[in-house]
Amino acid sequence: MTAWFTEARFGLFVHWGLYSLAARHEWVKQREKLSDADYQRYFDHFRADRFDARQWARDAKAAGMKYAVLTTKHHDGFCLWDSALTDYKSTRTPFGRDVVAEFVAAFRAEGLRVGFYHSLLDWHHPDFTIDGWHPQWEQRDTLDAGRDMDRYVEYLHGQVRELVTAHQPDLLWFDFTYDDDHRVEVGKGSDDWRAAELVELVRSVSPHTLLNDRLGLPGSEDFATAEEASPDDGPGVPWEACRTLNGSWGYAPGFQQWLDAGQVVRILVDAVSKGGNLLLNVGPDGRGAFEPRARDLLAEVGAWTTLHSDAIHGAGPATDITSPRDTRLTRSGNRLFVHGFGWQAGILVLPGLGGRVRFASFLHDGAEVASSVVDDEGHLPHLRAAGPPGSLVLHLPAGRPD
Ligand code: FUL
Repeated sequence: MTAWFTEARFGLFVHWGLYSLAARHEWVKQREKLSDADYQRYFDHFRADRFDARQWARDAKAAGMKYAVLTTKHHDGFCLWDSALTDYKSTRTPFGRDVVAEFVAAFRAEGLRVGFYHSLLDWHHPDFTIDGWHPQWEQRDTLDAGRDMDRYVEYLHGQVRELVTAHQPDLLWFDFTYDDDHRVEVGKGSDDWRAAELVELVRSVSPHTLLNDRLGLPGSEDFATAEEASPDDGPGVPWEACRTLNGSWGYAPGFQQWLDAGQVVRILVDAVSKGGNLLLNVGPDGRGAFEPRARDLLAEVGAWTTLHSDAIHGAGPATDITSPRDTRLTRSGNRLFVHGFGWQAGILVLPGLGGRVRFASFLHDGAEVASSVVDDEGHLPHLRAAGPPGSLVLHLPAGRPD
């Protein structure tokens, strides 16, 4: 069931919602303790006149991405589809359209798989009892009077049912169940969501939909998530690292330093070399467009993935081979891909590979790379002390290829 996921390796995360108009992080409502009334102005002015899901999909595809995950509802509770269970949705804003439906159609038309991020938290729903990280947490004793978490859970399940029934997504990305440490003081666990029942519901309506690991129900996940990091040894299940471009998931142009395309490629290669995926985030702006530098970055990454697709898509770790310093290895069938993060002109030594490699070349242009094997005394013909006997030695050109 997860075969497509581990072959895809590279996906697009899209965080888009009312917070994109605030343009200062998707947690703005909580961080600045905004009331529903304060936050309402983003709803009233949600016009999204530059929204075009087909453009998003073309940009993702050109970057070499094979799937995309959209925030159907983030923690603020605003829904990007025409849910029958609330009026707090894109179809009731001046924009008036069903973003989820357009997203699904556009990405599938480009041949990409689609996933839905769905927040378990809901800072807008009148029955969501107030725990940690809620904007009005300090007033929880008064505000919680009359709130009914069971009613909220019915709503949550009902909305998930709507989404999976309408679109049969390829994956669901729930977010999030507080961990045990946090539960000591505040927090919601899998019981609060009736997570087991939710899993049943998804499995019965859409059996092929993959589930992430944030329902707090060990064993229910098809893949694990790592946020803003890649585990050194990937966990035993398929995993995915998700990353922001500048520290904010929602559009926030001035937030932090941006990654450049080279860094993104290294993060992607690093994940694949450890058996994981990269889900790279873009936060469309308040008008619904990807900002120019995000588009440029995707295009630049795409120039790399186009030439190096074999080393990423359908590739995985080369577990039995030792990686030289500053190098990552990926493998696909009998092809080994050596990604040199540093570039020391001269030689690259691959222990244990002497006699096992029939042909070595650069991937981007097919140019042969000369190689030789270290002999039993640890010598190469014409070169001294190259490495352990039996190592394969690649002779690199002085100039680093593009
Ligand atoms: C976190 C959320 O709280 C962030 O806002 C973001 O959506 C990230 C992917 O997951 O848990």
